[in-house]
Amino acid sequence: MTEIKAFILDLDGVVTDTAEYHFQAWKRLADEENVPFTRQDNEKLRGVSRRRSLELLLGEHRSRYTEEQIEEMMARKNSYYQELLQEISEKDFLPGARQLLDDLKKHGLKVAIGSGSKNTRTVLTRLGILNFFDGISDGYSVTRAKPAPDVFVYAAGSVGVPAENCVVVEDAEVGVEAAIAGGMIAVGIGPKERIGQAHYCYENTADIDLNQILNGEA
Ligand code: B16
Ligand code: MG
Repeated sequence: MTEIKAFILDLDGVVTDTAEYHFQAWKRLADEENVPFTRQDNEKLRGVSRRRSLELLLGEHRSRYTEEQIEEMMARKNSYYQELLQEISEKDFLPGARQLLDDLKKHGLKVAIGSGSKNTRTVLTRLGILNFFDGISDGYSVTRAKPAPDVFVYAAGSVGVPAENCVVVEDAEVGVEAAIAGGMIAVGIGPKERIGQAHYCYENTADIDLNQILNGEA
């Protein structure tokens, strides 16, 4: 049985639910650009990079815009998102997330963050856990976004643990794909239609059964 030495946690959707803030920021931009955008559309952006999210949001309208305008819209959305992040505090942990962090440390495991977000450090600071992690891999650490495994490979390197001894916890389909592509054990959070490819699937962060994973009872 493979010995598990590190856990790499995705941030948005596993530790805290920033999806609603991302939605509000994208919606404000979409309204300004007269592009239709619903909560359901927002689901497709889960775990997806900022640039790819904008391309998905624009859809057939993408050809109306120059590269310069795309850059400006990415910056505009991010400024809206950062305004909303000022509201985040320790009350914004997803149920079970704070407990999970403590349990992982109690088991003597290394714990890293593997997030596509360039706002990772701001979010961790607002949650009061910036210094908790042994390693942080975020949107600045690598150039290829999920589903490429790079953000998790970087996280594994940051805690000095080989990929095969790492568990990745992810709520996005692209994130589960990235973990598997990186040769890691994937734990999916959410409905099976979304994260069903993962080695272990749980509905919510609070449902994660650490002993099941550590004992390899897939
Ligand atoms: P930013 P994760 C992802 O974070 C989000 O799920 C996704 O909605 C967002 O577009 C992406 O980060 C980039 O975030 O615009 O803040 O750089 O799930 O990988 O923790
Ligand atoms: Mg996520």
